[in-house]
Amino acid sequence: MYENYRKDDIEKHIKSIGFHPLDVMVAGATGAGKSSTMNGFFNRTVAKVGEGVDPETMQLDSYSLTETMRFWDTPGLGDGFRRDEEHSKKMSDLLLKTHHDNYYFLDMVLVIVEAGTRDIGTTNKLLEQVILKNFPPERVVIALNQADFAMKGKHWNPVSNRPDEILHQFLEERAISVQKRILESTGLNVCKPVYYSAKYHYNIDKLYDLIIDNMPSEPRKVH
Ligand SMILES: Nc1nc2c(ncn2[C@@H]2O[C@H](COP(=O)(O)OP(=O)(O)O)[C@@H](O)[C@H]2O)c(=O)[nH]1
Ligand SMILES: [Mg+2]
Repeated sequence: MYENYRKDDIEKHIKSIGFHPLDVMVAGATGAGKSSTMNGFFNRTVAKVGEGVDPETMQLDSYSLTETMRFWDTPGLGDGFRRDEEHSKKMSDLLLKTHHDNYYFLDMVLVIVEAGTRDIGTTNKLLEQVILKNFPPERVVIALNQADFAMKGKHWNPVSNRPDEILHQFLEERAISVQKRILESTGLNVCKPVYYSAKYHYNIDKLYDLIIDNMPSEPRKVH
């Protein structure tokens, strides 16, 4: 599906980075839809989706979408103190992993936030305590998943598979408010989050655009 999507744009960046694939870590609170997003990119089930409270994603699994793009699914935060500690450690290790001590392994981080929640405390904690401690802020992008369910399922048009005008307006405002609140509490100045639905494959292309448009053009050198 994404085999040839914006291939030239991607290759231009890959050339200036100097090696491939581009490694993107997918992070976020448990239940935000990281694994579902992975499946959305691939248009089939590659990552285990957790139903219920017990998170399925305990490991860090990687999935190569194309020769030039690889995603890393991670366990979320928000599962209690002990588990959060364990998951933070795993994510920090990945953020600091290097190729022969010369270059860091990860190139970008995509943080997924549930569009329907006002509580971005777990996201802020993840940013402050894990990501921004170990990773350059300009390589972080934010996206809002579950756009279909942002108003508890209301105003989602199942026929056109899109939000109606009311939900659309709501999502626009939510995106700006999440962007603003992340800036206020973590100092991270991200571009406006994209909203999408992994479940209904809505705006997955926009999400991919967000990644491509924010691809770094330099490798992450170890100093
Ligand atoms: N309505 C709706 N539910 C979703 C969406 N994405 C994920 N979910 C559901 O949210 C739950 C958690 O998803 P999962 O991908 O396992 O989240 P993770 O813990 O971040 O990996 C599952 O029950 C999914 O079916 C979405 O776009 N819309
Ligand atoms: Mg998961």
